[in-house]
Amino acid sequence: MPMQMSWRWYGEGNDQITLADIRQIPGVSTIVWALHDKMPGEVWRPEEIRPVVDKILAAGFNAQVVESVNVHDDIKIGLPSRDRYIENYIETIRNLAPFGVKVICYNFMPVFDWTRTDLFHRLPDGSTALYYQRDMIQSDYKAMADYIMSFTEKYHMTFPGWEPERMARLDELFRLYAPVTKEKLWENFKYFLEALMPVCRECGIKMAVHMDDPPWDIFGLPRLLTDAAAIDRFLGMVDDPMNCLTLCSGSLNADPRNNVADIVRAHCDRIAFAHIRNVKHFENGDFSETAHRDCCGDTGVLEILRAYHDGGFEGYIRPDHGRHLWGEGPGTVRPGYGLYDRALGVQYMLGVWDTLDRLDAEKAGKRS
Ligand SMILES: [Mn+2]
Repeated sequence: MPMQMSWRWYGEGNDQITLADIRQIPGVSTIVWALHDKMPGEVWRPEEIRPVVDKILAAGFNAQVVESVNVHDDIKIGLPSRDRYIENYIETIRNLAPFGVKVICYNFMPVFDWTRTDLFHRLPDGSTALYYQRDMIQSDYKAMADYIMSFTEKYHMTFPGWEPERMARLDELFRLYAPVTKEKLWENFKYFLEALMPVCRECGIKMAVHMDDPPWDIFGLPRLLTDAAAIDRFLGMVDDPMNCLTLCSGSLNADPRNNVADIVRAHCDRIAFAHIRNVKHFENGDFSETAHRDCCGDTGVLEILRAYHDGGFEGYIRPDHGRHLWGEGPGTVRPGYGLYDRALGVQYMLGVWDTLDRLDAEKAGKRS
């Protein structure tokens, strides 16, 4: 199977972008979707899955990638109740399989999902983008949660991983996570995956963990998937072809020491889902998201795409976040998930990919 270009869509009534809009972006074959009103730990029922998948198929796409089925905190903490939530997760996997789902993206970050300090940071060209100001993330987790949640209320949108129900019990969550060391979190992670793998093999569904974003501990909470060594440990810990990565270039490269192309070369066959995003670093440790074009940031997008191409990548790829352009802004766009910059990103990536295909074909032609 060749690489498939994909697009994250938040669903009808929950995304300002329609399937008809996405249809006009050349080269997108796969819609990355989810049931966004589901709480972590809840079973996804076939009668809830069917209408969403039907719409995606009717618009001419496949629905092979789900992002995300979120993991309940009790599983990460390792509470006795985890077994019940793992059973629910398994039931969701079984319910997704008949609809042709091949990859489930998820993450294993305690309490907080992705973290930024500004969702609409002004860039020199007049567009806005997500931004991380390092000195703002110190000890006050409530200030950051309040900032993110204020967008939720103001614009009546929910962010995956930032469910108001969970954020309302932050103190309790921090108390529950207090005894969970990094080693304990690894153990709980292994327990979860080992329970899932037989079902994944049976259903032909790959579990593809997203990198931690940003890739370092925040507010004293441990984070696991932060660098090449952690990825090696993760893949070795449950060495199963169904245990895979969502390799997010922007998340990993928020730490400029991470060479994403090297990781692709080492593990191309275990990457089920590639998120491509470019990041620009500042000397004080802040970073800004930027356009996909290689020279617009420091992530090495060109070298990463070449590594995927050289590795014969057969998974799904998508533009990750984009900037907000041409009138997109607070209230009209999901932060990071506008139409225009992601569409530009798709075309940039396909341009590189088509050129690499052509060069390979010419080389093969010369040989024969
Ligand atoms: Mn990502």
